[in-house]
Formats: sequence, structure tokens, C-alpha cells
Amino acid sequence: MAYETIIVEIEDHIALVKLNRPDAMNALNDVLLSELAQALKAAQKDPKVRCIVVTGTEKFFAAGADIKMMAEKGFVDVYSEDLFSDATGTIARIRKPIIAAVSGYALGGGCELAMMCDFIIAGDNAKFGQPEINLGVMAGMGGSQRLTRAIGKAKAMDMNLTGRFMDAEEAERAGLVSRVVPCKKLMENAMQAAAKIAEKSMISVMAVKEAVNRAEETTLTEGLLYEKRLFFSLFATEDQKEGMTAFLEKREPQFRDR
Ligand code: CO8
Repeated sequence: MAYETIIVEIEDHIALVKLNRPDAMNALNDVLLSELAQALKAAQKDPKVRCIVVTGTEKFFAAGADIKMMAEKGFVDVYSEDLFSDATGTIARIRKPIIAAVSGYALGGGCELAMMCDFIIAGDNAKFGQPEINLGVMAGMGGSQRLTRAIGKAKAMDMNLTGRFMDAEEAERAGLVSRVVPCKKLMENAMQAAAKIAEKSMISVMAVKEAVNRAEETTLTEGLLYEKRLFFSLFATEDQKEGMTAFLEKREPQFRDR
């Protein structure tokens, strides 16, 4: 499938999705976000794909929503069209794991898109920010919500109110990113992480994603119950038998997603 604003490559069970609007630093517009949602839905359906990596270029992951596109819009426009909501809703509902490989700027909607992924691996040149305050607006797709859950109120307020950028090292300390690697080795590391995930049983992978995401939505008691129910349910799979038998037989498991 040919896209205008993204490039999709599928190899060794990994779908690599590159944001591709270099002239606008990968600024997010309707086309890019709906193509991304479409590509992720296709990856979700494709039995060959076991993990997805979303990335940009070395200099920018994405510099935010497209300011040129938004500048002339009024309240009635963005409210009626419910700007970006179809696409972001789809992206957030993808059940296969998605890694964001972030190099350079991840600002505004770019930072929010990275946070919609399951975890972020950052190049050491990455810069995260919610600078919408400088435009007379505020974060609109997770910068005040997912970011607060990820790094806590103090830093989220700081980022959203001052619009300052956070470098990769601070982002890792704060819990926004899972690892920081030299920027030249970012894709190698992200693809290795994806390959590790691709080896697992897709049923347990999806269950993990569901359970961890539930932690952001519910109380500890409900979350623990949810986790335990999913854990018990995995005992209905052939992959549980295979995984445990392989361990006892001191061999690698051969998961079949059943
Ligand atoms: N939108 C459109 N174009 C952009 C954007 C953007 N967000 N960011 C950069 N560009 C364009 C520039 O206009 C420029 O284009 P041109 O060459 O045609 O003038 C080109 O990319 C290069 O940019 P710069 O010359 O500014 O490059 P610098 O290296 O000097 O600076 C920065 C790089 C720091 C990334 C700078 O471009 C910048 O500050 N960009 C804007 C960052 C920003 O404010 N992002 C937030 C946008 S608002 C948002 O994301 C809201 C999301 C919520 C949506 C909610 C929906 C419900």
C-alpha cells in the first residue's frame, strides 16, 4: 500500500512505520494521522506482523500538530470535526505492541503520539516538549494526561506551563522513556527490542499490553483483579503449556499463538 506521508516496511515480523513529512519536520496533519492509523490497523490484521516500530528521522520524530493547518481554524471547525480524534482513537486501540523510536524533536502532538505508543526508546539527542502554551493553546491529545501519568504532576506542569524541552537523559530519569541509546544506534536498538517481543506468544503479548494499559485507567484493587483474571486465562492456551514445558526441558519455546 502506497502512502503519501508515511513509509511502511515489513520485515522479520516487524512493521516499521516511518513518519515522512520532512519539509514540515513530520508535523501531524489529517493525512498523516489517518495514514498512520490505517497502517497500524493493517499491521494489526497482518498475521506476519508481531510488533510495530514507529519512528521519524534522526533530527525529528515529529514537531507537533501542523500549525499551518490549524492557524486559520476556529472553535466551531475543530469542535465539529473533532480534530484528529478518529485517528488517535484508532491508534490507541491497536492491540499489537508499538515501540516509538524517538530521535530529535518530539514536540506537542509529536510527544503525544510517542506516548500513545507502548514505550519509547530515545536516541540521546531526543528532545521532548509540550510547547503548545507558546501558541496560545495547550496540549490536546495527551500532553496533560498521559504525560502527567508518566512523569508526575510537577514535571508535567513544568513542561506544559513553561513549554520547555526535556532532553533524553531527563526523560529517562523521569520515566517518560524506557531507554536512551546513542542516536546512531537507535534503530538497531528499537528493532532488537521489537524482535525480542516478536519471539513471544502474541496472546501473552496482547494480554500484557491490555493489563499494563488498564493500570492507567483503574484502581489498584480492580487492576490487580484484572491482571489475575488475564493471568489465569492464559492457562487456557497451548502457549502456556509450551512455554513451561520448554523451560523444564531446557529448550527454547516454539510459540504458536494458540
Ligand atoms: N507545524 C508546521 N510546520 C512546522 C512545525 C509544526 N508543528 N514545526 C516545524 N515546522 C516547519 C517550519 O515551519 C519550517 O518550515 P519552513 O521551512 O517552510 O518555514 C520547518 O518545519 C523547519 O522548522 P524551523 O525552521 O522552525 O526549524 P528549527 O530547527 O529552527 O526549529 C523547532 C525546530 C524547535 C522544532 C521549531 O520548528 C518549532 O518550535 N516548531 C513548533 C513546535 C510546536 O510548537 N509544536 C506544537 C504544535 S501544536 C500541537 O502539537 C498540538 C497537538 C494537539 C492536537 C490536539 C488535537 C485534538
